[in-house]
Amino acid sequence: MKIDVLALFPEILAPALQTGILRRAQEADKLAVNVHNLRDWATDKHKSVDDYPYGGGAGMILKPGPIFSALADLNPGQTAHVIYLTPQGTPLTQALAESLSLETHLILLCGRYKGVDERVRDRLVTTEISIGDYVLSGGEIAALVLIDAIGRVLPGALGDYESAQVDSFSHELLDHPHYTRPAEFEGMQVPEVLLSGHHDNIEKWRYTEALRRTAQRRPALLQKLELTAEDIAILKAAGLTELK
Ligand code: JDH
Repeated sequence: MKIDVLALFPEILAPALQTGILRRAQEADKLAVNVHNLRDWATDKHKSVDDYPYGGGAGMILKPGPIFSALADLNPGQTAHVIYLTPQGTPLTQALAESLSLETHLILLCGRYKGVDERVRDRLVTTEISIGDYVLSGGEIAALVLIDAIGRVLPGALGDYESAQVDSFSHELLDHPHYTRPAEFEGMQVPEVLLSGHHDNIEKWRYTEALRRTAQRRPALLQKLELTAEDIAILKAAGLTELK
């Protein structure tokens, strides 16, 4: 997978791209990320990329010229998937990240100020994505979130992920609690079952806790799942019968 990022503040992305799973995915040639400065396609002596909005009002708009020139260079055959990060986009989900991880070339367009001229969206953008219902200062951090979500599910990028997906449905639930040593810390005990070495009981406990957490914190998430008769029995036994 190749990802080109077009941004006014490319330096925001560099450290995160050089860390952890994203670094390893690139070292293993599963992923190539190139971050480009939109200003490199400015044509005037001040390298300007923004201008005042027609119709008036506060804030600046990214001009179409530099973005069209950049996309002509980055996407000459027009085969790439061009994504504009915007609060108006399709909400990012795990399913969307997984589906995008199957593409070969993504171009992520990062806006600033009040966003880009509408003609960029009309002519160049394939997909608009939002990372959530809150307001960021620009698209760079949203692009980073999207790259992180895609990078960790790339085929072969994270050995654990694929096997965990095959193993169980628990990835659709919130995580169960985790503990490490010591077994007692400031008077707080690790649950006995986790120290027992009884792996069937441990699996059952973890699954019950995952169901319990999801029911308590994200009831709508639980409603979407197809619970088995056993799941419902577990929820009832845990005193969460009113939720299903
Ligand atoms: C790209 C510029 C800043 C701030 C207007 C919007 C009231 C418009 N999930 C996400 N949140 N924010 C972004 C994002 C923000 C961006 C750009 C992505 C480019 N900005 C900006 C405020 C407005 N505002 C909210 N309305 C309720 C009007 C842009 C993002 C993503 N992805």
